[in-house]
Amino acid sequence: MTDVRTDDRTAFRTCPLCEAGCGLEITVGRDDDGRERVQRIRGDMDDVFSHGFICPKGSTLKQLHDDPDRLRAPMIKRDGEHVEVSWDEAWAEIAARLPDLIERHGRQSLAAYIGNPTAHSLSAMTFSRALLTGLGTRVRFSASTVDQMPRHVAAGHVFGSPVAIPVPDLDRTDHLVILGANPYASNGSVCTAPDFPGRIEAIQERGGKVVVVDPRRSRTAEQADQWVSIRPGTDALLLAAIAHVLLAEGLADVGDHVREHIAGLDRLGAALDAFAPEAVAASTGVDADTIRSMARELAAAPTAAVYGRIGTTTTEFGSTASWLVDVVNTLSGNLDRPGGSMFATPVAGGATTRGRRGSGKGFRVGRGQSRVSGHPEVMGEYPVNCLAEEITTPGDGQVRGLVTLAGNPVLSTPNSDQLADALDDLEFMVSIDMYLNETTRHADVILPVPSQLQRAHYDVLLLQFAVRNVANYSPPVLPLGDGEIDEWEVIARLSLIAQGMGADADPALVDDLAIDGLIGSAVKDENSNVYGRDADELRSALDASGRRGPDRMVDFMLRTGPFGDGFGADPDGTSLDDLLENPHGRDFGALVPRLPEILRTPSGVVELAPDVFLDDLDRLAAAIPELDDRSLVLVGRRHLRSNNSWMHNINVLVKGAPRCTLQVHPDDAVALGLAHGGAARVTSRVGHVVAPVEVTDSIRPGVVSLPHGWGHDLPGARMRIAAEHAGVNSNVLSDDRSMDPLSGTSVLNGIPVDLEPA
Ligand SMILES: Nc1nc2c(c(=O)[nH]1)N[C@H]1C(S)=C(S)[C@@H](COP(=O)(O)OP(=O)(O)OC[C@H]3O[C@@H](n4cnc5c(=O)[nH]c(N)nc54)[C@H](O)[C@@H]3O)O[C@H]1N2
Ligand SMILES: Nc1nc2c(c(=O)[nH]1)N[C@H]1C(S)=C(S)[C@@H](COP(=O)(O)OP(=O)(O)OC[C@H]3O[C@@H](n4cnc5c(=O)[nH]c(N)nc54)[C@H](O)[C@@H]3O)O[C@H]1N2
Ligand code: SF4
Ligand SMILES: [Mo]
Repeated sequence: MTDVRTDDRTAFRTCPLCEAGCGLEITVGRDDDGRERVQRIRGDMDDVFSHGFICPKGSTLKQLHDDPDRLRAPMIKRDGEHVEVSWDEAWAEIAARLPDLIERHGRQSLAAYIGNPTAHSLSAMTFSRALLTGLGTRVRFSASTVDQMPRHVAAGHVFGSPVAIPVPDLDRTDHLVILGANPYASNGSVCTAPDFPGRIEAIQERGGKVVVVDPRRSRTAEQADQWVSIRPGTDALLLAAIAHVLLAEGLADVGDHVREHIAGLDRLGAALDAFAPEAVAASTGVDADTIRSMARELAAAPTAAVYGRIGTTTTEFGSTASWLVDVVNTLSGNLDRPGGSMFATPVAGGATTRGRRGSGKGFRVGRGQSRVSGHPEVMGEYPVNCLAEEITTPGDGQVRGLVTLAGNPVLSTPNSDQLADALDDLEFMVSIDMYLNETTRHADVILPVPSQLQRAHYDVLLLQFAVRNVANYSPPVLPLGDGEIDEWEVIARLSLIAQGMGADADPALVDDLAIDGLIGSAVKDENSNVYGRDADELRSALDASGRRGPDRMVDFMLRTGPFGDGFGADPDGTSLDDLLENPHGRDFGALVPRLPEILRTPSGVVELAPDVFLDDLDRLAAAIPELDDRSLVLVGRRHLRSNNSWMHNINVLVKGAPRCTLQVHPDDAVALGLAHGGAARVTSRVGHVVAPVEVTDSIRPGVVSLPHGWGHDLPGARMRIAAEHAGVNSNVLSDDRSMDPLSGTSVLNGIPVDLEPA
């Protein structure tokens, strides 16, 4: 089926599987029945951003599309078994049960969980807000609190907007320090950079230095010029010590380019007093001399950027560590300058390119508390650690219904066994998903979405954190099959049914409301290129193209974005038509300085030392003795051929040696009586698993590592290949009671565990 024939056509599409967003060249032919089929997928050499780079996952969009286990029809659970039904039956079931549940228990008895692929789906990006509005519940959870929420919290307090997140200017920096990220496996995160590995190697080729801070000698650490082996959960201490050295040795200089825009510098010295390198050496496992030279090198490098990811955010001090990344970048003179830590200028849909510039309302958390444990709201949601207790704890507002969109919390979130049990207590659950998996097996109704190749794409979210300002739109490669419904229509109709509009409600209602909302705010925004224009006129101009749904929204976002045509205001500006004429994307150049206009703080300056973080430094200092004493801790890791929990049903990705192994250092293996290839029982406060042991000196003594996203042997799921390579679920071990209190983010790295041979 991979023969390429002369009548084949070629399509270009951005890969939506991870944050790198590589351009793909896809050859489409016809099978003997005349049906269009993908023949071959390879990197698009002409893509303006990825230049032909592709990883092993990219070409599996074909296998994903063809996967017989991928759901093509809705499913309803009848007598404990999922059976395929028609769309009419599925909508009727939801219309009969969801409004009734809301009627009996109130809207706050409904919870929503939004998973990671939402960020990679144009439909979900443009319609999930409408879904949440339609559900009308404040009891919202997402994968953000097992991921990047600390990064948002830091950006929110420091720059005034939770999406004003600086990224390392990879292509121009002379010195890169990576903490808790392994882009050789992950391809980068909250830093959109296709061929991240190539960009790292280019730093070295131009004479720069790359330092990796990680408890494992990861593939990225191997490539780096220096591997700093750190004890898990202590990056905030290391960064505080680096900042301490910069200040104490007189090396701190924010630079003339930003000096007038920065407040709080004078408060930092005293606040960081407790974090001299000697004070943190034992707990971080990094000796004082190494810390000092890291600081000195950052100060001395012509340009430098510090970048922290999952290993820094999913810890007890995730927010403070993320803040300290910004502090160190600022003190070393690298904030908002080429080669340093910079902000993207998103071409479409960027919150930092809308509204008043230079100051704003700032960032607040705690506009509500979770019902059971009283955790503060952050960015409109609660810590996913609380989902189970919200379902199982009786009382007013007890969660009785759940909607999941593109999420698999049963494998991806802490204390998974407890959550799985809780889901069985629900009265009604609906999932919008592609598979019958560990989470959706609990759903009463599963609404499928077409494959990635059957949907249009634009990375509305991830291009906000890109290392260049680019835009790329992909139309669907393959048509919808009989009876298939585009993802946005599924989401929109569910929203309407939740509002009591019945099984036949028309998704166009939601779509029209959404576009009118976008137009309405743009014409009122003094900084918009359509400020003061007539909303109806803009709506007619948009509609003339015949576009609806996400396409119409992307067109509007492009045209009113910083490079947009403004509906005639700038005839050379971009639009969806423009991107259709440029199937390899458009490059709007390297990042440009954005201070102070990007700021949304009430003061109009960078709040480098907000109280919330200075206060948290006391908690950090107080934790040093306990961190010193920790014995064995568990961390995670990723593999290039995986994608969180959901791509293990693709044979070419999972075949070969089992990858869900417990990595143990040889010294620990000897001390604990564990043998390579044997099995170990790993026990935490909340659970235990038995995993195969891989003895390797690439991990720090005292640390063990198990990847997440495995454990595909649960009854009721239908992912046949995944079940053959089940592995164990590491989140059975992660503790729902430990989190970063400032962001509500789970601790997924640095989990205390006991180990014994099994
Ligand atoms: N192939 C593949 N790519 C992916 C994904 C995937 O599952 N597979 N998932 C995607 C998603 S959703 C995300 S968010 C990104 C994540 O992207 P990354 O942040 O790059 O994630 P990882 O590859 O897990 O790398 C995290 C590293 O942190 C280290 N670490 C653990 N604890 C600590 C600690 O306390 N301190 C420090 N300094 N390091 C620590 C781990 O050993 C690991 O090497 O990847 C995305 N890309
Ligand atoms: N221990 C540990 N746990 C972790 C992590 C870790 O490093 N260590 N990483 C965390 C991180 S960074 C993340 S982002 C989370 C991910 O957590 P989740 O988002 O909850 O889980 P995923 O594994 O990404 O599952 C995605 C689900 O979406 C479905 N899906 C895929 N594509 C689409 C689509 O286009 N539309 C729809 N409607 N559905 C789709 C899949 O079938 C699957 O059910 O996991 C977290 N969990
Ligand atoms: S690196 Fe990410 S975006 Fe690029 S091909 Fe692989 S999965 Fe797709
Ligand atoms: Mo993630």
